[in-house]
Formats: sequence, structure tokens, C-alpha cells
Amino acid sequence: MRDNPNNKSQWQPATMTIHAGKHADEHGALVAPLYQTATFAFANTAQGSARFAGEEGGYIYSRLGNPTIDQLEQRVAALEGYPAAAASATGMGAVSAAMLAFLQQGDHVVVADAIYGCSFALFSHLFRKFGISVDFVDMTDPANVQAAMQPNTKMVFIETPANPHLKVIDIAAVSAIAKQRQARVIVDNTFMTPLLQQPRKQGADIVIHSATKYLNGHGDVVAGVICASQEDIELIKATTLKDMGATMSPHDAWLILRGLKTLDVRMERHCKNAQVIAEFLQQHPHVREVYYPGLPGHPAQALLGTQMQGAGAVIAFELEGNIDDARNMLDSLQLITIAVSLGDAETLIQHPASMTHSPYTPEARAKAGISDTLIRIAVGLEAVTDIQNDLAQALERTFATSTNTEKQGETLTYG
Ligand code: 4LM
Repeated sequence: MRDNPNNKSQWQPATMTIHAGKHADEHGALVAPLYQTATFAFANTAQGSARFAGEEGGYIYSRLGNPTIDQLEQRVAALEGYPAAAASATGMGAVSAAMLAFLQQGDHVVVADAIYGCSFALFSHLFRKFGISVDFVDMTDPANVQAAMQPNTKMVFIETPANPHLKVIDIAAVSAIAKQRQARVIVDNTFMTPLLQQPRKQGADIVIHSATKYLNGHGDVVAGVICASQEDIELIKATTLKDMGATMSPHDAWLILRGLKTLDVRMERHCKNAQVIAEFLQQHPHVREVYYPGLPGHPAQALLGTQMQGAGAVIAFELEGNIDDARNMLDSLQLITIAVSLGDAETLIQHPASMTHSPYTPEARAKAGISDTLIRIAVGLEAVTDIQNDLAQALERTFATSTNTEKQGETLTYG
């Protein structure tokens, strides 16, 4: 049997997506075996108690550890450049487990103002319920982070590029501010993947992913991953993950290991397709504004090539007209699927104000610049001309019949 090629940090990322963390298999299986088991048998009581006491290595129960999940954790940790990782049941499981392991009543957290809707709900409702105060600030200006820091600030949470309209935050600048106060910096790297951005290089202490998205890439799993130092991961695994229990299933880990093998080629195609679609939307007469880091003039351009190695494949755009036009445009699509999520082979489109960002109050949405005419498209892997043609026909159909630019349309009030 050849050497276990674990975490060969000199490999290129494309090689790591296929080989990092691979365990040597006694039968020589090419693909990681799926250990679809809840529990592991002990040879005797002495072994069982030694494992529980931490005196002997080995598996106990799949909520505490599983060989298939271990391989995934080691692969993602290697890709992100951290010593360790912990897999979780969902991306939200990763956000909550990674943060609550280090927070307690009376602590304060600084959070970017535009983030995924359920992360907003977690911070603005649940955290507050347990006595953790939160300030949401526009982190595109790091001075706002400096102004929000308090003596009890323990964590700074960044999403970049941010959901839904791709605000880009300078991770190094925000990390430098957080470090002055010994606050941990946590970056949600879901939109970029470790192939396009490795926040550890800019000073992030913890990186989380919704592995539901690009890491898995095939729309058939809901999952998350946390990457950090060995010490931080041990603490997260021993507390919030073990006892709150949002751990990953072995089958999901096995599917993500399979999906990861094509991450490099998928991201290349995703980004190429997205650039074409962003440019198409930008020149369209019924599109008022396009938010995509790959377009000239986007504030992210200064960080492209340094913090970000690519612009990703999520685009947000402001349609002319009102909410009825936005809805009509989505309902006129024939190829593109109306669905939340991103990172799948299928191009997905959604209306943030009434879907992913409906947990925001209308005031918080307005403050974060998430309007009723904002549309988010997660560009997939189809032939780009087919994606573009579908958008073109839906826009044409919407505005050929629209009288809505004259009237107000409904204003969303829920949240
Ligand atoms: C969506 N997003 O936007 P799970 N972090 C980011 C996300 O976009 C998401 C999560 C965490 C969407 C889901 C419906 C930046 C989710 C949460 O869904 O818990 O794996 O990830 O469309």
C-alpha cells in the first residue's frame, strides 16, 4: 500500500480537491468507503471506557467522529489552509456551532449588514435572546467596524462577497481591527470556495462553508464545514457540535467528497459563464444596475487577484420597474429554475426580498440595500448562450407587456 497522501500542502488546489485527506484503504478502494454506521463496536469494556476517556484513539459513535466524515474534514481543511475542520449538518449548523462555542451571555458581535437571511435571523433574534448583543454594520468601509468594536466584542462575522448583492469586504483590513481587541474573525466563504479565496491568508481565525453549495455542487446535499486551528476545532467538536448535535451524516460526507473532485473545473466554468451573463445584463436596457465583482467599476476590482482569485458565479441585478416586473420576469423563464440556493449545475434564480432575505425586517432590508426589484442569479454550468437566451426572452416578454414602470406595485412588508 502506498503512503497515505494526507494533507500534502505542496499540492496545487486542483490536486487537493481529489487527493487531500485520502485514507489508505486495506482493499485499495479508489473511492473513500462509506461508513454508513451510527455506532462502532468495542472489543471489550476496557476499550470502550478508554475511548470515552480519550486514552485510546478510535471511533465511538458517528456524532463524535466517522472515517468518511474525517476524510472530508481533512480535505476541506487542506484546501482552506487550516490544520483542522469540522463537518456539520448544514451551513447554518456551521455558523451557529462555530460562533456559540466561543460566545456567552454579555458578549458582543459585529456582523456585516448584508448577509444570508437565516444568518441575519440567527444573530438578530436567537443571539439576542441569549444575551449576546449584535451590531450590523456596512463593512465595505472598515472604519465602521472600528467604530462598532466594544470592550466585550468577541467575534466579527464577515460574508464576502455577501449574499445577496455581492458586497465585498477587505478581510485583511477588518481582521487587523479585530485583532487589536483579540476578537475572533469568522468568514463565510461559501460564495468563493477555497479555490477563489482563502481567508486565512488575510487573517481569518475561522472559515465556514455552506457545503450545500459549490463544495458539493450537485444540489443533492444540505451540509456545512468549519475550518480553524486544531484547538478551536477540538473545542467546537467537543461542545456545540457534540452537544447541540448538528453533525453531518456519513452519506452526505461521501457525496461531498465525490462532488469536490470536480470543484476546480466547475468553478472555472461557473466563473466564465457568470462573466458573460453579467456583461449581457449590464448592457440590457431594462436592467438598472448589475452587481458582479468581475465587472469594471465594481468596488471588488481592487481585491481581485489579491484577496479573490476570481469573481465567482453569483450575480445580482436591479430591474427597471417594480416588484411585479421582477416577479413576471422570473415567471417568464423557461430554462432557468426559480429556486433558492446556489453552486449547482443548474442555473438558479430567486427574489431575495421575498425569499432568501425575507427574515430581514423591511427596515433592515432597506438599510442593507436589498430592494424589491433586486434579483439574484446563481449561474450554472449549462451552455452560456442558452442561459443568456432565456434571460433575454424573459426580459423581452416582461417589458413588452409591462405598464408597471408607471405604477407603484406592492411593497413587501413581511420580515
Ligand atoms: C441561499 N444560502 O442563499 P445551509 N452561508 C451562506 C449562504 O448563502 C447560506 C448559508 C450560509 C441559501 C440557501 C437557501 C453565504 C445559504 C446556509 O442552507 O444551511 O447549508 O447554508 O439561497
